[in-house]
Amino acid sequence: MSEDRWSELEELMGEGADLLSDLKGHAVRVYTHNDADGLSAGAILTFTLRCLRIPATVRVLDNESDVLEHGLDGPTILLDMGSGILRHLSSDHPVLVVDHHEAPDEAPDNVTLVNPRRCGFNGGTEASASTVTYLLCKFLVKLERTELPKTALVGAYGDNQADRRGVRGLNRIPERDGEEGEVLEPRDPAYWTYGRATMTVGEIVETLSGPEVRRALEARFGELDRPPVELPREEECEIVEEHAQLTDLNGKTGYIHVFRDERPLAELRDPLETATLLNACGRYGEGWVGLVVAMGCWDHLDRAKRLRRKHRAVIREALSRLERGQGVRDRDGYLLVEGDRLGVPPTVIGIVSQIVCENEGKVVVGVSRVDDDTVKVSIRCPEDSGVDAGELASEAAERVGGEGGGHERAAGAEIPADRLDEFLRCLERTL
Ligand SMILES: [Mn+2]
Repeated sequence: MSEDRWSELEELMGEGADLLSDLKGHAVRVYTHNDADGLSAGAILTFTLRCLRIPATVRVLDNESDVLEHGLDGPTILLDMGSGILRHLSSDHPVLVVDHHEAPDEAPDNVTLVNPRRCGFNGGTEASASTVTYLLCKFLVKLERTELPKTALVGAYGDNQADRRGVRGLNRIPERDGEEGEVLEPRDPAYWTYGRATMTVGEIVETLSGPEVRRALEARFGELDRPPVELPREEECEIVEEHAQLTDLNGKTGYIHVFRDERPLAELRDPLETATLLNACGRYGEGWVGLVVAMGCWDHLDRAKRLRRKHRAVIREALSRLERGQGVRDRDGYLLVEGDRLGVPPTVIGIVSQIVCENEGKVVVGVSRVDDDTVKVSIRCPEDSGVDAGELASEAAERVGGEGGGHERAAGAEIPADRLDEFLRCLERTL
C-alpha cells in the first residue's frame, strides 16, 4: 500500500475540514442520497455539524441531478453524490462534496471535493460515503467510544463493500475504531447470509443444508431457536465449524460484524439488516425516517418497520413475476429487467437488478419510469465480468442526453424516456 495515497488523503480531509470550520456561524444545506450509505453519511455529518454548532437543513434526494432543481443558494454539502455533476455545481457559495463515486470532471473553484478516488483509493470497494464522512468527522471532532463506527459500517454494507472476507481499505478504519471502542464485534467464521437478525440459526441451517443437517446440529447444540446476532460469538463459531464438518458450506460463511449493545430491534444489531431498514425508508420517499434511525433515535422505528414491510412486499411480488418469466428479457450480452411490468419503482429497480444479477450471474440492465419524460436505468455486473458498469452508464447516458455514473459493479443513469432504445443499443455495442 503506497504511503503517498494516505498523506494525500489526509490533505484532502484537511481541505474538507477547513471548509467546514469556515462555515461556523452559517446555516448550511445538506443533500444526501436516499440509500443506506447516503443516510448513514447524513447521520454522521449531522452529528458532526451539531458538534461544530453549524445549523443545517438536511434533505434526502433520489438522484444527484435533483440537487440542481433545488439550487445552490447558500453554503451546501452534498453526500454520497455530486461527483458526477461537478461541472454544474459552480455557484457564488461554497459547496462541499463528500463522495466516493467516479468524478469525471475537474471541480469548479467554489467546490471542495472530498473523494478518496482522487488519492487512488477504490471508491467502489474500499470506501463508502459513510466511511468518507466518518473520516472527515474524525478529522474535526475528537471521537471516543461513539456509535459512529457502526453507522459508517452500515453504509459500507449497504453499498456492497463488505464481503465474506470483511471490509477493505478505508472501511477498515471505522471497523478498527468500533472494535477498540467495543461497540462492534467481528465474527469469523459466521453465517454470511442475509437474515442474521430475523431468522433463527435453525432456519438458516435448514435453508443452507436441509432439515437433516439441522437435526444433527440440534442433537448436539440443543434447539437452534435464536438468530445468530443473539448468540455469543463462541457459540456461533462452534456451530458453524461443526456445520462445516457435516457438509460443504462453501460461500456461506465468513467474516461479519455484530453490533454489541442493547438495541430495541434485533435488526439493528446486524449491519446488513440495518442497511435494508434504512434503504426501505429512502426508497419510498421517507428518507428522513431512515436518517433519524441512523442517528440512533428510535422514535420513528415503527414507521421504519412499516416501510420495510412494504419494501419486502414489493420485492416479493417482483421476484414472483420474474419467476413466471414476466418483466425480463434475454438480450445480447445482458438481461433486461422491466421495472414497470414488475411493479418496481425507479428507487427499487437497482435492488431488483442486483438480485437478478446475483441469481443469474449475468450483466443486468433494469429500467423503470420516473415520469413521462424520464427513465431510470440500473446496471449491475457480476464479479469478474470485465465490464465497468460506471463507465458504461456514463458513456451511454451521455450519448442520449442523460446523466449516469457509479461504480465498477453497480451504476445508474437517468435518460430521456423516448431514447431508451438508443441507450440500450449503445450498451449492446460495448457488451
Ligand atoms: Mn454510496
